[in-house]
Amino acid sequence: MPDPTRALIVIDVQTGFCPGGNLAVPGGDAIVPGVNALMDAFDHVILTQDWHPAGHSSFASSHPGRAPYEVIEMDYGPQVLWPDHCIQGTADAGFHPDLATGRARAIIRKGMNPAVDSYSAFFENDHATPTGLDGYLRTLGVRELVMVGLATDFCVNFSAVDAAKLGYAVEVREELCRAIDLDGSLAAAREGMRSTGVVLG
Ligand code: VGL
Ligand code: ZN
Repeated sequence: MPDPTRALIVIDVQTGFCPGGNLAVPGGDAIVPGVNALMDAFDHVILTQDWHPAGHSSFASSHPGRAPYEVIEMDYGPQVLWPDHCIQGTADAGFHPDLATGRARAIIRKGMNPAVDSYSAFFENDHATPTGLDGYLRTLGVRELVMVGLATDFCVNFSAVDAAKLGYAVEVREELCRAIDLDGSLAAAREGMRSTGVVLG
């Protein structure tokens, strides 16, 4: 019997983050069979979905003269500018077609506020506006989280660090994650996760 105090959080396993997508993470699609298999060990499976309106402020195309992967200063801190990706209702925003989405109890959509990006499953990048996932998990009595998905150094990292700060026991299964790795962002993310008590498994 799966332990009801544990949940699997599957971060952004979407077409847009897999090879051929608008913000492709190298090898992003390779994790899908392992993620599906891991779902069987959990009662609670939650998916997150990057779900941006067209013209989102995290897109380089929304900032004249800026190119993807440049970093700009927003009201809420530094923001990497991305290629247009995961626009609501497009194929790019859909889950990888082989992901076992039928196993999910809940899907948390994020990045919908045009003015604020949202890497974390728990808070927007202002680190203040909640997605509601914490309340959902607490209501269910979930205390331990296993996280997998895309990308290790952005949405998985931010989700894992926020969860650890909220008091969850968090394990990131790195073999079921893939990274973007911009300018050492993977090493920094691993260090940041470890230092907040996230277990890298
Ligand atoms: C992500 C960059 C922009 C992610 C989402 O899922 O890691 N990265 N939006
Ligand atoms: Zn995004």
